[in-house]
Amino acid sequence: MVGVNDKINVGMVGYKFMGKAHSHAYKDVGMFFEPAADVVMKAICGRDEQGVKAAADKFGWESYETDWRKMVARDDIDFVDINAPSDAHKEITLAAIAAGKHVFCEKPLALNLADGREMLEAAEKAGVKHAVCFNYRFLPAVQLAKQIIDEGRLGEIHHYRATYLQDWLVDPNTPMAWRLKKEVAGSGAHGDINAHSIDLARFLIGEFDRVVGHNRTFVKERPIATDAAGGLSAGAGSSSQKDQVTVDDATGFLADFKNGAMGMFVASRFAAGRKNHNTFEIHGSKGSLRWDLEKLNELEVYFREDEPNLAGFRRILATESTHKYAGNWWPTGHIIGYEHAFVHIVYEFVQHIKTGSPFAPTFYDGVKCQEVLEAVDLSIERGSWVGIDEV
Ligand code: SOE
Repeated sequence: MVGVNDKINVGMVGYKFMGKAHSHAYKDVGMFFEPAADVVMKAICGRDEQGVKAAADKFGWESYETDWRKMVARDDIDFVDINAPSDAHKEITLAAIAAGKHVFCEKPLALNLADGREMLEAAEKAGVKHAVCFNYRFLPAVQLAKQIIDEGRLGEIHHYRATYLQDWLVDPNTPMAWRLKKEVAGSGAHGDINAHSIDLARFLIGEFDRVVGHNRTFVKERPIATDAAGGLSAGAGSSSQKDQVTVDDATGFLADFKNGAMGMFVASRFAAGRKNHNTFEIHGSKGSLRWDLEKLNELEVYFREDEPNLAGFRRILATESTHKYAGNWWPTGHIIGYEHAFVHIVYEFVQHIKTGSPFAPTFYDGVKCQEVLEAVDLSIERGSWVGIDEV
């Protein structure tokens, strides 16, 4: 890139869905933003050499590794991006920190709260920069929602309601996948997608005080996938053998926030017809707002101060140059997509590493999210409310 004489070398573990989304972000960030350093896609890592070599070639990585330990130790890597399943996050993170690398970790931060706290402590002790990829914070409409709330335009917040609904598991013949094993994923819909809703709620209205939840595993055993892609690939072949599902298919919970607001959350992979229905709706004393990932450029707002005969929810298209990040892409009205949030979080993390600019969500936010996740699980065990300060 013209004018940039500094470089930052990325080493990434994982090359499938998140590996592709993050690779796109590293390729595009220098084209649409002015990062303080030229982002170099130095190495991509995966256990299957044929798969990771193909990804390196297709995505534009300079090299590939099949052993993350070797990649993490390389002198030509400045930060490690972890897209491996949740059970590998802690080991790779601790090794990267020990090698003096900054760490960018996919969500949820860890398999459990104890591991997350260990990761945060190690990162802070080593003085490396750290991030959790809660990507949805970095969309212009979500940034606008935060601006509206922070400016007091909704007044006192009374209600926060969030859904994160998918339906990729509603077919009982969908084969087993790593996300369905507790020892690999930590939990099911709860840690995978309630995690996003919890982070967005913390980002937008503040800290949780107490929670009470319930959950279901609707399909308790699934056929074992017969192709390398595993159960996530559409039409994956499957054998007659079955394996046990050991996580939740859906988790819902009520929450009290420290600011007095009431919260309602549900995450499910059995919401037939809902493909990636990440939504929040917030009601305050002066107005309300609503956002839906499936219409991610739009924010619906309602302000009680509007003239009664003109009052009503109206749609803001967050594509003006005044909307954070939107101006870096296209003229107003030329909308952006899911992949752009990853470009934005990568840009902010590179600036954080290179200039010391403020950044969130860090491992601290990852731990705060794990606290809520774990408090909900404890409430399900007890059948009663659990304070966040109890976990
Ligand atoms: C699967 O549920 C998944 O890929 C999540 O892991 C992501 O975080 C979410 O953005 C899309 O759905």
